[in-house]
Amino acid sequence: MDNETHFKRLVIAAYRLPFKLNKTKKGYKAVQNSGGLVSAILALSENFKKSNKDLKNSKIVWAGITDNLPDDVTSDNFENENFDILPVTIPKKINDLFYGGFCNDLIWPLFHYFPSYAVFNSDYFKAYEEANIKFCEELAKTIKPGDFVWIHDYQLMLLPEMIRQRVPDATIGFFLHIPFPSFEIFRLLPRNWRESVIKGLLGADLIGFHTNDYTQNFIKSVRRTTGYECQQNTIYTPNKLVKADAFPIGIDYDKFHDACLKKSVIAEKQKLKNHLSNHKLIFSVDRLDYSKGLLLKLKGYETFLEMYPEWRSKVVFNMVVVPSRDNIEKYKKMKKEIESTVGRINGKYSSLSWQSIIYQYKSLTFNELIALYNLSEVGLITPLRDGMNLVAKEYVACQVENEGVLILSEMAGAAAEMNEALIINPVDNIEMAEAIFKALEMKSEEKHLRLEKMQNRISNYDVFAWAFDFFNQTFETKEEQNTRNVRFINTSISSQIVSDYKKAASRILFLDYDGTLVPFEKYPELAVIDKKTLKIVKDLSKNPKNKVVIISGRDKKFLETQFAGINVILVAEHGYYIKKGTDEWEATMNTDEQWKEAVLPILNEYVSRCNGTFIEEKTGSIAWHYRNADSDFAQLRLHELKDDLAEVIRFKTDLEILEGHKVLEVKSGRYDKGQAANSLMSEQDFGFIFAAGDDKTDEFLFTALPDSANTIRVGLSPSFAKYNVTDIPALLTLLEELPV
Ligand code: GDG
Repeated sequence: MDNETHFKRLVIAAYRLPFKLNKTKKGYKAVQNSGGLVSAILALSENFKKSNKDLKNSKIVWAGITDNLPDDVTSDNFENENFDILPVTIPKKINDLFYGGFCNDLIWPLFHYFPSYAVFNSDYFKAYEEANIKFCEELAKTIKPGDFVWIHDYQLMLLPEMIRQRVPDATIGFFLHIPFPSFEIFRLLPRNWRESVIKGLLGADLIGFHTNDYTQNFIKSVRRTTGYECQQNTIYTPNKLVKADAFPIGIDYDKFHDACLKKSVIAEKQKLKNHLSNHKLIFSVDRLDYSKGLLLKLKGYETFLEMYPEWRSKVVFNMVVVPSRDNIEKYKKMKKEIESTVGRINGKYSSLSWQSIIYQYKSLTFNELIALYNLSEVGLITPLRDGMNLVAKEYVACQVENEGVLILSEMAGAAAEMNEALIINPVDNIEMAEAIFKALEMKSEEKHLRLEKMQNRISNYDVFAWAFDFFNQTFETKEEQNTRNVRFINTSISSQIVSDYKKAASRILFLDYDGTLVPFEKYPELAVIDKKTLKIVKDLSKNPKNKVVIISGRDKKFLETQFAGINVILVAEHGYYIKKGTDEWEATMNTDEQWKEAVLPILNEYVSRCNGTFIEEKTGSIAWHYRNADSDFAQLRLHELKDDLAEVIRFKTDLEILEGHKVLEVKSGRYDKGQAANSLMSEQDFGFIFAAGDDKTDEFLFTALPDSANTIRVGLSPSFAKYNVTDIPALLTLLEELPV
């Protein structure tokens, strides 16, 4: 792992500051908060400077909220060795609606697949925006060139774009610690909320998730919400490319592993051993939350006691539940239910000399936690949904003697990396009971084999590797953005184009239509040219030195209507037809149309098989448009369609498949925009050649033209064109600069 970082300072934004302040006689004491994110970043910060000499004197700046921040505390009170703290103050009323409301009453249940628990309240969203603005205001005061801004979690999903607006060049990473749900769940958010969330996140350069499933869910939501082009893990927004990828968070492996050998932990273990006598120990520790599957865990354990009576009185289940959000009614109710279930099971199965469940509702000290991880024969981790679940990894790291077995829910992100655990579905109580039995009966050899594989993996990709991987990927994304930026038309390139244009005695300008001069509409016939654009084309065409060519896949009639009365050359159907000024249309080739009989039924079948698609029939081609269909489903059908068409094309060698922007076209004859351009170019010499297009069919044009041509691709896609412009207005601005 390359540990070389390229930033001067790490600026972290997370909802909470990494500690609470407790008043002491001398002043205040900072006490570390529990929770996955804090554990990870604190571990990172302690080792941060050790791994990079350049960062020796730099501090991590952490922006966040403290719940109990006294008025007389200034930011100086927060200084510690590794951090400068940037407290963000949000009025209680707003914070309740923002954190208690939008975050924990809506996003948390929704993203953990509990839509029925989600509360939709428009005040929540307003507060969410306000709170993110507050963070942005504080951060904007401190961000300097060279900083790496790393934003964490679902409380701050609008923040990346807000910072981007204030500091356009900032390096921004975002990491989501909870699952990103499927689009079917995400779309339950009102349209403008989900658009804000997606666009907010896309302000970052890199967006990280725990698993590839979450990443793909996110990319699908981006496609469905914005229509932006996505290729694998790259999203092409109108002004930059953004990457989304999986970075499964790690733990400070050595810290957990080595702690098992500390004297204080060994002493703690001894205490526990005395208490347990010869009972085998099953252990779990979770925050009080409905996502953690606490009642299901009890049900599974009870089923185990029922199914395997020989194990009763030989096993003890220590269930630790860490207090969390228990002032909220739902959590209070859940706590009561857990307690009564524990009471019922204990009442049913315990005896004078044996208690089947030791239930504790409290936080453990670090030493207690390690001792329990290390001593227990079974780690029972059963969330219904969990972004990652660090406890699973910590449990494995603490198996120094390799005698424990991890039982892990397949709904935890950790399951994607830890398939040597006994993987269970937490709703299946019988499967859970069988897994407990299997774990207790497992031979040492098998335990070792399973644990070693997991230990290798999680010790290699620990929390530091995770963070550095994230940093490195962000810098690679930045580099990729920069390479593309080089090819973007800037003022000096556009001045050069204008000056070349002025010098030339004869010029030819090839302009594609859809996506280049005119934005896409739901149906092709709706994409008519507006007055302003028409005037730009008209003015250019009036200059006697200019030949303006509208070169498109459209049919003759449509182009003729759009450019009626204007002195342009029209190239229709990708070069099948050409019309020069007031001349008649000329067909560049003669093909019979019999092939359509074989192709049309196939395309029609795909219109039925993929809702929202439609057919456009032209003289030399038939197009299957899928712009109005679900993009992922359409991609699937597109592959199948290509396979089906390949069968037909095999026997008709003059047929060709052409792919454009959300369209597949079958055409007869070997002609394309490049050939059409060449034939026009051969008529005379041109001192200035210009071509603009937006999709794959325009690439034929770009490659056919000589190197001296100014070729421009609209949008961010990789291209054979010399330059890119971000969008249609940017191209029109350039065309307006050309003197008429
Ligand atoms: C979120 C996501 C994701 C717990 N009890 C005690 C204690 N802990 C420590 C554990 C562990 C952490 O808290 C809990 O982390 P989890 O990952 O299990 O869960 P969340 O807090 O919900 O965290 C989660 C995580 O973010 C990281 O991205 O994995 O899916 O929900 O480190 O050791 N520590 C001590 N006493 C306790 O009683 N000392």
